[in-house]
Amino acid sequence: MNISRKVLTLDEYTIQQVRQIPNATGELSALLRDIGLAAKRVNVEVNKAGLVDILGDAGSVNVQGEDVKKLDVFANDQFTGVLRHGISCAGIASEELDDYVAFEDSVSRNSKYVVCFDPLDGSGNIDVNVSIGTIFGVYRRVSSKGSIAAKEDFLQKGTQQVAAGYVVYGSSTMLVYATRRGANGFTLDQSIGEFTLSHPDIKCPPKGKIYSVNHGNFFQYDKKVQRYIDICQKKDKSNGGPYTQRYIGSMVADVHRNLIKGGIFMYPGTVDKPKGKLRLLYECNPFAFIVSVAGGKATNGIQRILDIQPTELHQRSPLFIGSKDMMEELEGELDKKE
Ligand code: AHM
Ligand code: MG
Repeated sequence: MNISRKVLTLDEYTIQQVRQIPNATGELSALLRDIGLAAKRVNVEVNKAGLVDILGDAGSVNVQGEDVKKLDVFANDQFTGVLRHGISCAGIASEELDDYVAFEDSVSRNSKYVVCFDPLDGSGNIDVNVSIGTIFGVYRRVSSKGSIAAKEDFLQKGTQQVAAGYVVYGSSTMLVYATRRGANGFTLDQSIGEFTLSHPDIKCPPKGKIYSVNHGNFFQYDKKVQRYIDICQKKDKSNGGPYTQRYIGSMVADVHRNLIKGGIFMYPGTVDKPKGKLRLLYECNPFAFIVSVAGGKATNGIQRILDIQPTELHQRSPLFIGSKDMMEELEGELDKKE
């Protein structure tokens, strides 16, 4: 395909990728297109979030007589809807839903993939106009085609992801996705309503100067984690510093910034919540895949996130993720005896 324009849309890019892989069916590119469509719909609603008092509060009926849904419920419905009606997805597991959903129609039964997603991460930030996001991981199903998706399709290790991505609804809206071939970022061009390739072949800088952690929990963290945070604070020019602390409280925005600029993001376990807050399937695994493809690392403090065998859909995991050298410095501290 010879496209003379400089900028490729998400659809053009994914189709171009399919054409380079012999025997590819295009199912993955169709799935990414479906996710892009849902993201655009969610983006429209996120941009209107400040108008909620005018248009009607969630749970009420708006001036057009329509039910106003909470934004995270809306986002969940959009992503579930496009995947249900597409040709590539046999079922979904969502942070919003207690159980996974297997699509029962005959096209879905014969589809190759299942998707785990967090439809609207950081939704506590909506009211105050701070970036929020969607996170997704795509797995090839292990149950046989023709049957409906099964729980084992969703409880796969993160290494089994064929693609993972996120959408950040921010000062501009971006969709970043990775396959084993690389990570690429697409910015929504509002004038044509298309995601366009803006960040080709993203590489996470091996060194960075940003560390991101909830300092309010400092005294709840393990002593070794406290020691690493101390090290971050004491960096000066002689040892690669000074470091800057940046913590938005929206993981998508925090990890996105660190992926582009270099940095480390941590959500450690605490005394009260030893497994931390973040969910393995919907938050940790997709980001671990993307950051690893881009040259960074992700662990739970003991093992690679991508090697953890999930046992429950909603299980949580501590997360340390980011630039390779910073992660190795952290691992050096965590490996030391008390
Ligand atoms: P959510 O899935 O309920 O939105 O929570 C996840 C969010 C992440 O985006 C963010 O990194 C984290 O919660 C912030 O938590 P805290 O306020 O405890 O630091
Ligand atoms: Mg979340």
